[in-house]
Amino acid sequence: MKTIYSDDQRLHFPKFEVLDGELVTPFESPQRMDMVLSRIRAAQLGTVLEPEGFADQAITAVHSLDYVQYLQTAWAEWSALGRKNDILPYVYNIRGMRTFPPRFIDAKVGYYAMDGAAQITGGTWQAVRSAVNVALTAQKHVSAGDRGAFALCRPPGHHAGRDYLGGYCYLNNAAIAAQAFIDQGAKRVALLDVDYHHGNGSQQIFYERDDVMFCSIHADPERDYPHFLGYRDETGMGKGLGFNHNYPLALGSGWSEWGDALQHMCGLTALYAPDAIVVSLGVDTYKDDPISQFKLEGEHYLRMGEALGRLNKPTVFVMEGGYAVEEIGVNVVSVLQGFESV
Ligand code: FKS
Ligand code: ZN
Repeated sequence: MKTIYSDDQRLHFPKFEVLDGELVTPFESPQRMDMVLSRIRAAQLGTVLEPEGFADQAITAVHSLDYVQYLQTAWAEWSALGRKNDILPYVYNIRGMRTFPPRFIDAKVGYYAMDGAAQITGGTWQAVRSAVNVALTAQKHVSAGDRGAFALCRPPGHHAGRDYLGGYCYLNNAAIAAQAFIDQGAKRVALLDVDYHHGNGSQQIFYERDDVMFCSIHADPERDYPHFLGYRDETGMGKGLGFNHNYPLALGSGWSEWGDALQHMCGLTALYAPDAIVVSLGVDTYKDDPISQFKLEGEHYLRMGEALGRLNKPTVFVMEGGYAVEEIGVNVVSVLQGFESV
């Protein structure tokens, strides 16, 4: 299986993140990609390719134009004021406030943010834009006939909604790849999110649509991030009713709970009979992940890959989270090898 990867994705590296009120070194780091890449090479999974370029149209098919322009110009507007530190909101656009898109940078920073875990730095736009190219290149190989492809994207994307960033995410790489299949003629696409955290951005983007079914297995949002979306009763709206499926699991869940949810999700996916599948592949479900509380073990990633492979559909894997840097590469490779083995 081909892996798509770009060094430009390193240009994003915020100085800190806030964890339990404390400034800590960001968990979402360029080093994560090194660990995954080195395992892909060691396992000889396949060639590692640079992304091709794609037009912005693929992005604005799922994100609002004003939001994309904000991401593109935020650093210039911020640094024009003499500011040198990473961009972080100091006000949010909360319930009942004016909702027109603001013009001044400080207002925009709050308006387009869901939380304070996605700083914008001088290199963020270039990294984010190249991650989209990585996802779209993988999508292109799959639509050209490859059974599977791996988009080693960074920063991740599944928390990014139509017009907001959050949780390390800026542009929704997986949603953009899913939409690309639709724009190329696919009738139905399944977006399967196996990251530990609920893919709130992906859910929001496709909530009222029946041509992209979104399913997510994740930590109960009552107890873990993103808290305000990802409950079981969120089943879609309008035309999309019945095409959104959440599997919130208790903190501490292991393979017996997780594997059951996966089996159910795969059953629904088979019934949906999609033309293509996009997997939001987070491996922060691992027992030693430093910010997560599931208990999957090494062998379970192979099982996960086999179950996804048995769906037997053209599949794009898009990297999301995973912070146990020593093991994320091994676990990602296991999923991809499991997929290829069936
Ligand atoms: C809880 C702090 C929560 C934000 C966690 C973000 C998780 C990101 C991710 C992604 F795939 F997007 F990278 N911090 N005390 O793993 O879902
Ligand atoms: Zn996650």
